Amino acid sequence: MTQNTVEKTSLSLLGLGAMGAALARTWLAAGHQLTVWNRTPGRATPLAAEGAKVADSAAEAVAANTLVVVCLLDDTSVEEALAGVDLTGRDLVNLTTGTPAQARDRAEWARRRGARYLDGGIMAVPPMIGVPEAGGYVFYSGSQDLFERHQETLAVPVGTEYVGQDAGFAALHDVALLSAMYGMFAGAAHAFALIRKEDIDPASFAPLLADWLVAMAPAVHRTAEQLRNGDYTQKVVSNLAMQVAGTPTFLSTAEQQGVSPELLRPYFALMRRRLAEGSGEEDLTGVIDLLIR
Ligand code: FVH
Repeated sequence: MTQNTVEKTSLSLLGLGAMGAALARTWLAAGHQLTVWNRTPGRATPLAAEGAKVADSAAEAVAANTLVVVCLLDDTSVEEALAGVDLTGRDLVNLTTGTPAQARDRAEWARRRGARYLDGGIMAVPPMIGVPEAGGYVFYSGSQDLFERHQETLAVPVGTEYVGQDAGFAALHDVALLSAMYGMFAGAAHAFALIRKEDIDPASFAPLLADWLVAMAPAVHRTAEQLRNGDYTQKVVSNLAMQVAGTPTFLSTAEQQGVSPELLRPYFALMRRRLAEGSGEEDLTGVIDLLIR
């Protein structure tokens, strides 16, 4: 067989929302035989024109192929879509966003129904699907054997990152990274609010903000090193005492600009608590210990 005639894995995809449809298109474009199902059938029509087989029910889609990818709204929709469907012998890959506990329960649920299970957490938005240079990928966890068996097919729409046998780890990595993203968005929202009433063009400010966030991001490596060795005073660049001393400036500036400090205050409160414990020479890493219950 020449490279061009190598048979591609055929697969089924349940869910043709914004993400599911983007995934479907890349598999079709790469020459995979794809069977699709969506609760609202009209969403499958454009994909049928692009070569997808359209199943009339989730059960029919699952029966069509061993490899079944699910990309639905949430865990409840997975439960509802697959209720009563025979999963025996299927390789179920669930890309639906959920909690680590939901992923672990879903893995056990699939095992009881005779299916192998891999959970996925998508680190991409639909326009990044099928665009390798966009840097998107999916965290996978659960059966390593299943991951290795299907990695080539799973890597068609977007990169793959296997993070362990524990089915909950993909969701945990996903939620951890997205939580950090919301922290970043919160900081950016406060920054834009500060300049909002001034004669400063947000479009001129945005590149300054983006470059600053990028310049600060590598600090997470120092945090990781400190967490590993348990010494939060190692390689400190700006110690906690100095940073806490600066917090009134941030709160006063917010006040002067007519901006609520509600996004800043909780983090500053943690910094002050850690300082009160006598950790002035530390980095900000000690805040992490205060968060853990
Ligand atoms: N879109 C994004 O930016 C993010 C990027 C990161 C990963 N997420 C997660 O991906 C899952 C799917 O997201 P989506 O963007 O495709 O979401 P929607 O466009 O809202 O489509 C939802 C699909 O789920 C179907 N659905 C909902 N409830 C049920 C149900 N009870 N039974 C069967 N199917 C259900 C819905 O069907 P319909 O409304 O068209 O009939 C859509 O196919 C998601 O976990 C994101 O968190 C996306």
